[in-house]
Amino acid sequence: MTNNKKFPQNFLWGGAIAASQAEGAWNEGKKGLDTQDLRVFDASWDAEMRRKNRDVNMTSERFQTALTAEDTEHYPFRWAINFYHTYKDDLALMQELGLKIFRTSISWARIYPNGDEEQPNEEGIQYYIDLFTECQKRGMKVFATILHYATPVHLVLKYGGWKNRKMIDFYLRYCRTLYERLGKLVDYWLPFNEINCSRFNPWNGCCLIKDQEKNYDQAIFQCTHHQLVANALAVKMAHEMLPGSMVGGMIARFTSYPATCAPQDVMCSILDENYTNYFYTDVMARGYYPSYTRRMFADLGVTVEMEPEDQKILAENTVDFLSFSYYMSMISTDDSGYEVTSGNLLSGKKNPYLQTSGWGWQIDPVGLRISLNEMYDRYQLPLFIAENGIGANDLPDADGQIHDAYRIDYLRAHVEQMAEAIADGVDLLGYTMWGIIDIVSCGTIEMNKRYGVIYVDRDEAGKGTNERRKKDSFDWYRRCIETNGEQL
Ligand code: BGP
Repeated sequence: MTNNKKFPQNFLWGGAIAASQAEGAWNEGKKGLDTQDLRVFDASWDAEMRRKNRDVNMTSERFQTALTAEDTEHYPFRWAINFYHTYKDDLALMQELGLKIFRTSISWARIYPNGDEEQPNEEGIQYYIDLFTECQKRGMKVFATILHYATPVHLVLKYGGWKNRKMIDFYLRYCRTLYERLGKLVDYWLPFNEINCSRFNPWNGCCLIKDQEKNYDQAIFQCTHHQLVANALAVKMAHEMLPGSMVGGMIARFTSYPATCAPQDVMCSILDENYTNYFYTDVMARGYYPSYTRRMFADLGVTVEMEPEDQKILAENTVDFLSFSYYMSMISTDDSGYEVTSGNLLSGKKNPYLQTSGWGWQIDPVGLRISLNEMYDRYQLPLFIAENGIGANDLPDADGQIHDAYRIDYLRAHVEQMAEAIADGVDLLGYTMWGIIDIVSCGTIEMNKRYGVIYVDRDEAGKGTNERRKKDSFDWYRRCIETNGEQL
C-alpha cells in the first residue's frame, strides 16, 4: 500500500524495550535487587486472575516473600529474554530492520545496586557503554530512559521510596553518573517513563505498597511531586553537563472522548484529559501546576507539600520535547451503563465504534492523530512517540513461522495517522515501536503478550530455546523504514 503523505527525511524510525522487561540477568554484573524483580506471576493463572494481578500492584505479603525468593520461574523480570547477554545478536537484527534509533531504559540497580552508594558500580556502567556503542556502530541513535519503573529495592526498604524527598538526591546522583559516563553515546534522554503511571500503578510508578498507606492518594501525589521536581532537575543538569542535549518528558497517553455529545459527557472528557494527561505535561512543559489541579487535589483530599525552591525549579527547567506511549483510547462519561474494557495501566468504558485487541485494549489509530494534534497545539514542542504497538499471543505455525497480519494492520494504520498528523503541521521527531522484540509484558507480566516483529521462543515459565525468529511484520516494518513510510 502506498502512503502519499511524506515523513521528514530525518524521521527517526525506531524500536523500544525496557531494561527490566528484556535484560534478565537480574543478579549478574553486581546488579542490586530492583522493584520489578519482586513482581510475581504464575503461568497457571486464568485471564481474570492475570488482569487482577495487574491491579493488585504489590502487597506487603508479596513484597516480603519476593525479597528472599530464590525462585525465578515466578518472577519473569528476573530472566525476561536474556537481552543482557544477547544484545549484540539482537541489535544485528535491528540493524537489518534499518532502525534509526533504539530506545531502552538503564537499570538504576546496575549503576547503583542499593541506590544510595557514593560510588557507582563500574560493571553496570560498562554494560551500557558496550550496549550503546554497539547501537551507534550499527547506525542507531540511542533514546535512553533513565527510570522505567525499576528502582533499587534498598531505597524502598531504607527510605520508603519516592515518598521520601531524599530520592531526588539519589536520583540526581544516578543522572550525573549517566551524563558523565554515557552522555556522548545518548541522543535523547527521558528522565522518567510514563511519569503519570504513579496514579494508575503506584508500585511501578513510585514504589508504593497500598496496604502500607493510610492516605494512598496523598502518598501518590507527593511521590509525583518529587518526580516532577526530579524531572526538572534532570533537565537542568543535562543542559549544564551536556550542552545541546535533548531531554524530554513522557506520559502514558490516555486519550479519551466524550461518550456522547451530551455536555456532561464533554465536561467529563475535559476532566479526564486534564487529570490523566495534561496535569503532568503542563508541569513538565509549561513549568507550573495548572489551576485545575486545585480542584483535583481538593476532591481527593490531597495537599502536596512543596519546598520554597520548587516553583522556581519547575519554571526554569522545562523539557525540550514531549513523548508519550499510545496504545488505545477510552471514552468519558458518568453513565455506568457502558461495558468496561481493559487498557494500558487502567480499565475504561468501551467505545462502540472501536475493535479491541486480545487483551481488550481499544484499537484507535485516528486517536493517535488526535493526540498528536492536541499535544502539539497545546505546547508547540517537538513530539516523540516512545511506544506504540499491539500485544498478541502470536502462535508459530507448523513451520515455526509467525503470520501476524493483525500486527501489520495495526502498525500500518497508526503510521498512516502519524503521516496525517505531520501533514496537519505536527513536529514529530520519531516513533519507537513498542516491544520491537518480544519481551515480558509490564502490566500483566506475561511473556505470551507479544509485541515484537521479532519472536522469542520463551514461554511463560521462562522455558524455551530463547532463539529469535522474524515474524511477517519484520519485513513489513523493514520496508516501511526503507521507504521512509511510503510503502505500507
Ligand atoms: C507501558 C510501559 C511499557 C509496556 C507497555 C505495554 O505502560 O511503558 O513498559 O509494557 O505499557 O504494556 P503491557 O506490557 O502491559 O502490555
